[in-house]
Amino acid sequence: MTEIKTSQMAYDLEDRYGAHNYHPLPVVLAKGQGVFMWDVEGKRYYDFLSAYSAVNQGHCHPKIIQALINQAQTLELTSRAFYNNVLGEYEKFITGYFGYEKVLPMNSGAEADETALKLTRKWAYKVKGIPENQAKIICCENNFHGRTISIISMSTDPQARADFGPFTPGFITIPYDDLISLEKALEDPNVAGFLVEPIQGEAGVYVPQEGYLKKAWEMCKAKNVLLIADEVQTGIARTGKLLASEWEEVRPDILILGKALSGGVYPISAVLSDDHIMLTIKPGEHGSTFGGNPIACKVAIAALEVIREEKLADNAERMGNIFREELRKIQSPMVELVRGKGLLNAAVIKPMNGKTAWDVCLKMRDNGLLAKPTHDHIIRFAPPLVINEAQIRESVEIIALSLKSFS
Ligand code: IF1
Repeated sequence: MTEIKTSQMAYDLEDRYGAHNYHPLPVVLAKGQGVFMWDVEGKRYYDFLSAYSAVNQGHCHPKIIQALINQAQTLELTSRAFYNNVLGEYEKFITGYFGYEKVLPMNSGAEADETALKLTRKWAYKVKGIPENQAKIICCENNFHGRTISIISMSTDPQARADFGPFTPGFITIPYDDLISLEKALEDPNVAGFLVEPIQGEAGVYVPQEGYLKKAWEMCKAKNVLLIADEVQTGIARTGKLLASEWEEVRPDILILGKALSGGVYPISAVLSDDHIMLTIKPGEHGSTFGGNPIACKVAIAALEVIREEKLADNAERMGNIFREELRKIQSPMVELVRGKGLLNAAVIKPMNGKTAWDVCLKMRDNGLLAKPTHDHIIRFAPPLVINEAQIRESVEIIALSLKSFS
């Protein structure tokens, strides 16, 4: 056995034996608790990425971990060839929790997005009456929905697409936050759905104009088109509401969840919808070996209970307001703009003297806070939602100190 005792050992092993499909910030993490992570050398960091919003409940939450242990020692996986004594309990719980009639359990966010696409197409043919193989789904520029071939077929990011063609047809791409383009696209009678992130994460935490989602939903309804909300990143209390759609009083026809559905403990995703949509998929037409397994079900129930018991949506809203207010007070010519909702935030960074967002992240790492740049010039700030006010203030001091070292 090779035991990793230093950061350098981890870099060397991953470089030698792993595919080179990531470019991580150089830090090797060995432990997590709440809002903190520790590296192999024992240095402590504030986690301001939360595994891309999967760890909303905080690292190693005791209640979620206990649910995992208990179920792992009892029954781990049956496949869906048989019933098990946990799945039904979970299905009743999660549909009640989010207010939908049915759930379809999957594992990753990408799988849940794929499921939503298939469901929309099935509904298009079985209910809406679109001619065979003609259904179209509207998607947005700068979206991020995952890495499968169909999903990257919707992408407008050259890095995500280059040399991975040929692509899946049946998508119409329109600019995000643009209702006029949506209106035009909706004129096509073969449109079945509109897939949208309530806030675009990968695009750099792009918050649309107030009223965008609500108006989009009304326009879709008028054309008998399903609104499909990808809340994999924005959902489960991250933006200060249980779902970001709630900010606009929108109830998506199809809701996609992932990431924090497990608090980062296990890969769990879900598609929620109502009978007239969900029951268009029949036995044998879709599924997954691990989807809805007993461990996942128990972990997800515990993770959702923690969100409610610890009032994490309210905390995200309050801490987010303090965070943005304090961040905007930092006197740094490198900070062009601060934006976000709840604890999903970003700062747009202007490069100075050849120093970029990447250099700022390295400096913050040295000072004990981990965040990751997106698109070279944006830094995402998304701590676990269990963070308290003193910790927010200390974090802003670390960010300020790091920025000041460049001026
Ligand atoms: C990576 C971004 C975040 C997502 C939305 C579906 C998925 C994601 C809205 C797919 C995944 C991730 C994956 C992660 C980086 C990351 C990300 F920067 F790429 F955009 F969070 F901001 N829908 N987002 O954000 O979920 O299949 O990964 O479970 O390393 O690629 P998945």
